[in-house]
Amino acid sequence: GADIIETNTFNGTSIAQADYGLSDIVYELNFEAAKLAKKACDDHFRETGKRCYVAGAVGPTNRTASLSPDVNNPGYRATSYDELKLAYREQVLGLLDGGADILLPETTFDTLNLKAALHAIADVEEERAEKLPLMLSVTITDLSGRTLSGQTVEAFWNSVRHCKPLSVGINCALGAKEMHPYIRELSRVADCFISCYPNAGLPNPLSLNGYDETPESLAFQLQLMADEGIVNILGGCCGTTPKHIQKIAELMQSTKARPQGQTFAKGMKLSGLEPYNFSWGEVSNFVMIGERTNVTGSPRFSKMIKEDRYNDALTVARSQVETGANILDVNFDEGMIDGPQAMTKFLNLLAAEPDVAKVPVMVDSSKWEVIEAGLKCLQGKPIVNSISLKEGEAEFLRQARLIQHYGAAVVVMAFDEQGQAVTRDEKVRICERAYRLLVDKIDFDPADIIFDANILTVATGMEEHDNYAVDFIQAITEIKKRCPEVYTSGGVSNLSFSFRGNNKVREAMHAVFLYHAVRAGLDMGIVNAGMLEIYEEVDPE
Ligand code: THG
Repeated sequence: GADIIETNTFNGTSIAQADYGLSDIVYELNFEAAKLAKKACDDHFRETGKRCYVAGAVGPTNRTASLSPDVNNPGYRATSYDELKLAYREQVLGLLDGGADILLPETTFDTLNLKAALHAIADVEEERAEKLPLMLSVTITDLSGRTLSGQTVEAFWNSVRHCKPLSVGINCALGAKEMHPYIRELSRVADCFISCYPNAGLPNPLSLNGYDETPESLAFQLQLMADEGIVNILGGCCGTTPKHIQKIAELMQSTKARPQGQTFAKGMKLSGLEPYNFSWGEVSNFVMIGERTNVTGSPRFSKMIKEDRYNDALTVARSQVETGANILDVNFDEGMIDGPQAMTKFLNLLAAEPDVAKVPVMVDSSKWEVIEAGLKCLQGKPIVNSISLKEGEAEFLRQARLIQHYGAAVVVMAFDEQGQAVTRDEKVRICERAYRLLVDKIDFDPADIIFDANILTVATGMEEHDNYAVDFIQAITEIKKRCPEVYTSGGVSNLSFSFRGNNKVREAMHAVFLYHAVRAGLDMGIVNAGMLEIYEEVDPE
């Protein structure tokens, strides 16, 4: 009674097959598996007239990209994004060439592994100029409701929704009953079909099939989900037999699928270990991006990195989050520092700190290779800071397309081939041009765009700098009028560089500036979290 059958290619990657010395036949394994499954479907169609589709099972490999297998070395990784991406690519090519109708990256225990798989798939889609139907399936390994790599279900969805899958769901680990609340959670947040194919309960060496759930008891549990209207695709994983599938198919004959056409809240949906969502247009809280984990903005942090004191550097990150940062800006742009290496090391160590890793990261660098190094370490949905039209349209769009494939949001600076936008009109003109390019040319989700119209330093003693803050504030309102659904941000501390060393005055300037900028539509800012004064409480003198 199945409508979809899976290829028997779980762990058919060069990484997992290395344990058996079979890495060199991985393409063939996947090709033949898909061919066999396709033949079974074709035979079935000839015999019964009923169509059945082949889902090519991908991954997850036996290594984690965002966890260390060595408790004494939390920054260590047994594999990397690039290595995984290459391995998934080989598997995907074998499955597609063998005739798979759908790709099913399943049993995801580490979202970064899945993101590498999705990137590999996106590359193949681009090469073949076709969109492949994707089914994603995550596994929740314990009753905390989190993945092995520590994400909640909604954070996971935010990390992977950029691939616009046919379905997302949960498989393997727990039985149907334990999965029910997490399926409900996915159904609440995901705007695609929802799937669930659990094990036949927990493994039990004393039971006949090695698992406890009978066809009847498993189908009954799944019926409860179906009756609630939260699932579209059901099935069985470890320990289920043809009898289990038959029973499920039988019960589902008379059950309605989860309804389509529900509306989901629009807006930016980021994640670390936890989701961070915010809507557009409504007055919401100003989003604070912690500025102190930045070697150009903090001599103290810079010294820690140069002296290899990463534990102290992590303390800076923790205190930013504790004092209210919703997102962390991380920057290693300094002549004496190896940027890609420092970014990788810091983010890998950060991943092992749940109270910091819960928030999304903003990867800040003027060097593309540092940004890419950062994106390869993050299982959540991060923000790239930044890209611009500085080097022309082609390079701008090339980077933006990669950002889509990495599944990140982006800060776009008001820069073009001529340089930095200073006046209100220039800021608006450049942002609108960038918006049209992103949205019209490469279908970039406007909810993933943050415009930074350059907060420049005032009170420098030069008259032509006097209107900088007003220009920025007025540009914000106009940019949001002309570019629907985008967000705006800025580096707030830039404003007061003229008063370096005089924090009292600087904080007062920031408070006044933000009072007006937020009312004009500024959504977020890179700030020294914990040092923001309230406008009404600024000493007038
Ligand atoms: N836009 C975007 N990204 C940015 C900026 C921006 N990233 C960097 C910067 N500007 C925002 N970050 C900072 C960080 C620190 C300071 C200013 C901006 C700062 N630091 C103190 C100083 O230099 O006086 C440090 C004092 C100390 O630690 O002793 O002011 O505009 N997209």
